[in-house]
Amino acid sequence: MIKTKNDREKIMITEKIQNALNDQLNKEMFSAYLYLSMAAYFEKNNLSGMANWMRLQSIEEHEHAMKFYDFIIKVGGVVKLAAIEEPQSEWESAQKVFEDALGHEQFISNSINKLTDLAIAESDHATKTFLHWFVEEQVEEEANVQQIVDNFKLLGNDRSGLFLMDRELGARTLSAQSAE
Ligand code: OFO
Repeated sequence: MIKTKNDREKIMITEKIQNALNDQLNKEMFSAYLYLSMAAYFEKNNLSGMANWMRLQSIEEHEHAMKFYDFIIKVGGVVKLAAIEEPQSEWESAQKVFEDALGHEQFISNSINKLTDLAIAESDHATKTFLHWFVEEQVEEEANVQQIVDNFKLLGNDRSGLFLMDRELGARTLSAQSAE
């Protein structure tokens, strides 16, 4: 008989933590889906630079999901994939898209913080250490999107500014880690 992961003698995480990690995996997959939907919105509206930025953001989010996938397996847990919620596909403006992206990142930061609280409450040091990378990453993610939202506010209704911003966001490339 094939020995499955369930037969392993040593599972390093509790069921509660395993469920919470799987839940976060799903949220990261939704993030990837949401940003891909935002990319498609920009494509449709001829803002190819912003579409590029969102497309790369989506790839990074998929990588976040895979970090959870790999960690759950590494600690002897079981990955359970759930349905991914349908993302929004229409926005009233480019600025509103990035404002929603910022709101979503704040939601994710809150979720990572709650997960870290749970790991601490369960004395699960392995999970707490794993989550440390995400705590730092969220600071970066929020700061990056906040900067873009602030730039939009400075622009106001300046159409040529929107063109320049699209060019600037189009210059984004895959992070070194993603390009490997
Ligand atoms: Fe945007 O950091 Fe993951 O979700």
